Amino acid sequence: MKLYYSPGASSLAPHIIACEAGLDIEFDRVDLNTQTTASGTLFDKINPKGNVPALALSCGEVLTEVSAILEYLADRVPDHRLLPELGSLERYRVKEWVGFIATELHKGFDPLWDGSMPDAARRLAVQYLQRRLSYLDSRLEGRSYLMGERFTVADAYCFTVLSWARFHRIDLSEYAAVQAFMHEVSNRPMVRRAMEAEGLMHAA
Ligand SMILES: N[C@@H](CCC(=O)N[C@@H](CS)C(=O)NCC(=O)O)C(=O)O
Repeated sequence: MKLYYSPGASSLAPHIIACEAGLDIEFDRVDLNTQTTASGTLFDKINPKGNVPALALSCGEVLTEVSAILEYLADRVPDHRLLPELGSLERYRVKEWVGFIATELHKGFDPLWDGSMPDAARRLAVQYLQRRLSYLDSRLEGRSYLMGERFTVADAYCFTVLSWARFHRIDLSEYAAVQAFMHEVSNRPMVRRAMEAEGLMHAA
């Protein structure tokens, strides 16, 4: 398997899960501006959507979308319980979180990457995220991870997306439980390994 990634992008979530799962996979860095990879491949031949992550499977298929890739990787090693058992209510709870992170948080950040965004529009985008952060904070209170004390794919994704807050000068300090969560996840050895591999430790 080969994971196409860009440092610190949403592809960090599957990178973390690959490390947590102990999977032996290759990595190819994508330059999203030129749409080329470090190995010299044109990325739109890999993923015509042009975004990371993409996971090339040994059967020749390419899987895209963070949610699908996370589930695929976690299911390679069910013993690691990065996802609860298939069919259990807990599994749907993790998927509920992944859906929230993908559509409310991940895509909530999207407008902020546009440097030409007028201040008023930026403020609206930040307010949108702040409402979701308050909700997240209330749900994380008294627990280490989204599902309680067990780390799952949802935590890897949530951590990845919230690490963009600093870049956009969104202050997480008013969300004590979110801050504690970020601290907890950032100290996991496999999270540090993935971040180091992407050259992100200086920013951690
Ligand atoms: N729906 C996609 C969104 C992935 C996404 O937004 N990727 C961003 C990086 S975090 C990207 O590659 N942006 C560059 C682009 O779309 O041109 C998924 O869940 O995988």
